[in-house]
Amino acid sequence: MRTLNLGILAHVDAGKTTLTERLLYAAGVIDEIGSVDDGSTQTDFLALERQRGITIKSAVVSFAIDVVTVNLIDTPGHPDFIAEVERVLSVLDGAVLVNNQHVMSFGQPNRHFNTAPPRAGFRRGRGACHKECHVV
Ligand SMILES: Nc1nc2c(ncn2[C@@H]2O[C@H](COP(=O)(O)OP(=O)(O)O)[C@@H](O)[C@H]2O)c(=O)[nH]1
Ligand SMILES: [Mg+2]
Repeated sequence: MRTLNLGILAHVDAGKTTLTERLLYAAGVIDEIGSVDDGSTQTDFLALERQRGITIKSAVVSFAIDVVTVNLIDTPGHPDFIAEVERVLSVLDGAVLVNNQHVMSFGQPNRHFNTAPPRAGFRRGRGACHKECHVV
């Protein structure tokens, strides 16, 4: 069994938790797509996260695709919780950078990549996901 640690990174409100929920649905982990606006997502499970609609702690959801165990890690985007993001960077095999067309800020996720401790097989680079399409 192989493992893939995949992080979802971006600035606050880019749509990371929403995308995480969609990926869990697409992978068959959940039958219904939760909403951050209703406080019903899998990864924003703390009471304060649901109340405020923001991610505070990085959250992992694991599932299997064929012979690969995928650990999907939804991270906070608010600068106050940046330590939570840096904590997971060292274990990532890859990441999805989510961008919001209204903000177009890759500054924060790019800083994460540039300061991430190197891990075997982790290639730094740019990726983009338009908020309205959620293409990974
Ligand atoms: N219009 C639109 N709104 C979105 C989309 N994805 C997320 N949102 C909204 O953007 C807000 C922040 O989403 P969230 O997933 O919490 O962003 P995060 O802070 O990056 O985790 C919420 O109100 C979502 O409903 C999208 O693709 N289109
Ligand atoms: Mg979030």
